[in-house]
Amino acid sequence: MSNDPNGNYDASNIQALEGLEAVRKRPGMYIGSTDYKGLHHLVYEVIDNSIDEHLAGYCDTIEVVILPDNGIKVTDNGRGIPTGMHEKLQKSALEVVMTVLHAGGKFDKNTYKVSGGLHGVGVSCVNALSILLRAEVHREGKIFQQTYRQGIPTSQVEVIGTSTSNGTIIEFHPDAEIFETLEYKYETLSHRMRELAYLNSGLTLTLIDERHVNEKGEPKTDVFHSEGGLREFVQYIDESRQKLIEHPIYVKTRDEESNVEVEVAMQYNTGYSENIFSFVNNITTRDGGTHVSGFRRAVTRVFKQYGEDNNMFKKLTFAVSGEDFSEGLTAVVSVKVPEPQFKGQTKGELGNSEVLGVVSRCMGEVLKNYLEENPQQAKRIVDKIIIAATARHAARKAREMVQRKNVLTGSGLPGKLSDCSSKNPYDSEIFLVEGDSAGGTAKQGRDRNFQAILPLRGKILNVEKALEHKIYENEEIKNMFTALGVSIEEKDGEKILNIEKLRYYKVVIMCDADVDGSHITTLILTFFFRFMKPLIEHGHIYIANPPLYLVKKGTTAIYAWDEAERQEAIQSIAKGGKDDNIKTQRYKGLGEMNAEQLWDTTMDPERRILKQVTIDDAIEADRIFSMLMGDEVPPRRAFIEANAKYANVDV
Ligand code: 0RA
Repeated sequence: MSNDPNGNYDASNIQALEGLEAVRKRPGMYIGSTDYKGLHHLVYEVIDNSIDEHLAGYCDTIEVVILPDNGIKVTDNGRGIPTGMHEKLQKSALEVVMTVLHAGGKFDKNTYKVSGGLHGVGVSCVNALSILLRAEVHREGKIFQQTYRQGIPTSQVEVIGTSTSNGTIIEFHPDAEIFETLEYKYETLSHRMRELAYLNSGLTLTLIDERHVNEKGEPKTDVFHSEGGLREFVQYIDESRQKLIEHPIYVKTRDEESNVEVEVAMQYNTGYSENIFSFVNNITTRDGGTHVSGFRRAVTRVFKQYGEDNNMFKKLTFAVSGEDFSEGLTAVVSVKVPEPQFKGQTKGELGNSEVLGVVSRCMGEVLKNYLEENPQQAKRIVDKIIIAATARHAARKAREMVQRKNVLTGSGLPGKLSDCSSKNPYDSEIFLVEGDSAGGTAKQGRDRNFQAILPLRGKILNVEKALEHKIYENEEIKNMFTALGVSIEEKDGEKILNIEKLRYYKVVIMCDADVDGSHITTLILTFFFRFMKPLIEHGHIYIANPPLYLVKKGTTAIYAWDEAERQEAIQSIAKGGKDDNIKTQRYKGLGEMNAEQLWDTTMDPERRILKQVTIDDAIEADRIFSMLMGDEVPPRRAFIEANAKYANVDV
């Protein structure tokens, strides 16, 4: 029996089949996972090939269409996948690229291929994991096409028309046998495409969602294009922050010897947090690596030298340290490395040691020139560094005070905490509840065996705007540290959160379902994002989801979480007819529910809906936090208006 349309069953077919089988057997090895991440990875894999064409200088537009059935169509105007006969394998190069694992080697055209990371596994993997894939190539005046099922050709390479342009269209439908979900998220794809537009200036990426069509019959569409590249990227990230210098400091060069390409844009703002986003060959490196170390080294070295040379640090009684230079710093560091080595558990860290020196050298040079040519800007930055150093000194003292208190006061637990009886963190939960009154209700409604309650009074400190030592002096924040059992420790001058003694594996933020409540949720999240990020990364943080309505008639009562559910509840009580005795109670706050209702709807593990908070997208989270909390009002208003339909509009 043969799967080849020609009836041949030769060595190359066996090789292709074995490869495809391996991918289908262990998809996780090739695309990371088979959940929503892996599903989206398929798209990135195809786009990466189009971007390679861009990097080679042949492609300037890429269009991604989400088809109505969640299929994906990627069109580019690159050279098109070669279609000629592959000498050794005796079949069309198109079929080889689409069916042979790692066929890329033979066709290698781009120096900056990614190894060790998850990208770069090739379109043949996408093919193997698709129930249907169609490749269309416009090349040499013709249109070629081949179709596949689970990676196996279902047609020959056919000429189906003529064309005056070049390019490739890959249309694929992920296989339901492989993936846990088949639903593409617009936001996830648009986020990655925006990022790619900044990382590859001049390239136009279009995203079209045919699942969502407006009144005029037009699908939801976004076009991403940047001429300024990383300069515009840092401006986008810092959109809602006040800038300290007018234009980003920028460098783009290639080191001849190592063939490493470096592109960096950096900007200082009046805030206190550091935001360094880094990429290797267009892929995010969440944990930094040698490129980021090289960047930091240059920043620290050059500013320190400049400050000393100009006698600017003379008032300080202690030495400035690396972290003082990074307060209010936003930077994007992007390098292209021929043979990248990725380290760490999630391969999110660049290991190549040669990159450190290259980045440090060229960044140092550019920064030095910048400071010499822009003395006014230089003074502004150094003044900020001095303030940062002074505040760091004060913060350290304040932090030590909090932690000393932890050790000294008996159990050390805050008086406001109603703890659970279980001492096993695995099955313990803590609810952070807005306000003492809701806290009281939650205390009555909870299952005290495993649920603890910590009421938080009023609006906790706005951590985006506050200086670090002020944060550690804040009562509510001190309570959170002690109740959770986590502490900040310093190792080699770096602050790390010790979560080994975390007392509850689920930390649930429970606030009112109105605008104020969601504001407070965001404040608490900002705090976790800035000071207890590992808790989010390890999946410990959740948001409770109280119902908005109670639909009632006599003794029948149904909770509803949105308008659609409310209508459904009315329908079900009215049994399809009309009934004027059905009343809707709108819950404005948790306090309007009694203890039993709160347990039934929001706290009972069997029935509640918890939303787990992830840092799937650090850039977006950071942007939203600072937009909601920052100084610049216009972007915040625009954001709230744009998202008003998702928020609980409470008028
Ligand atoms: C192999 C060799 C060449 C290009 C490609 C593959 C290629 C693959 C994809 C996937 C999506 N779009 C693509 N565009 C190109 C080099 C072509 C040449 O040398 O002419």
